[in-house]
Amino acid sequence: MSEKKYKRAITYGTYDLFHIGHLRLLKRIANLAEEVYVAVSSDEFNALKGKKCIVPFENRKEIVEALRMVTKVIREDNWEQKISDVQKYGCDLFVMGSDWTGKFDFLKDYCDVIYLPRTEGVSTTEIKQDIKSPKGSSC
Ligand code: C2G
Repeated sequence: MSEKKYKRAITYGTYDLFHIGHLRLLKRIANLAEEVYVAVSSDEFNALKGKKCIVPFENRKEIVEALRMVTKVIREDNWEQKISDVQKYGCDLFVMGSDWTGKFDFLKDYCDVIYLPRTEGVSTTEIKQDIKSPKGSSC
């Protein structure tokens, strides 16, 4: 059994309309760490982020929890909880997609910080737009 570099990674996100970009990120995190903790944004926090979710928090949480590479899902209620989460759960790695590059470097005092390239061509916003104004034939 190959030893993974990290024991416990944590990542944060809305995970609305779960898609291949979300899955590929979590898979890559699971290749780096024995355990993967995911902080899923609550509906209230998404309102603060200026995001209106299609899928309510409880369902988004249940979907992410069902993934075999995910160890635990916690709530993300604010921008300020990351340091205490990393300490509380004993995480040695923090990972986000590259659209967040540099934004969470303050966590380098507490754990390693890695930004992984986003999966191009897919986003929750694009999915919503495609549903609103479909291009070409639907499947
Ligand atoms: N992501 C990705 N590729 C995509 C879309 C998203 O790798 N095509 C990654 C993002 O970089 C993020 C994660 O998937 O790391 C979740 O993305 P979102 O659900 O859009 O989360 P976001 O709104 O960026 O919230 O405190 C941090 C925030 O909660 C992040």
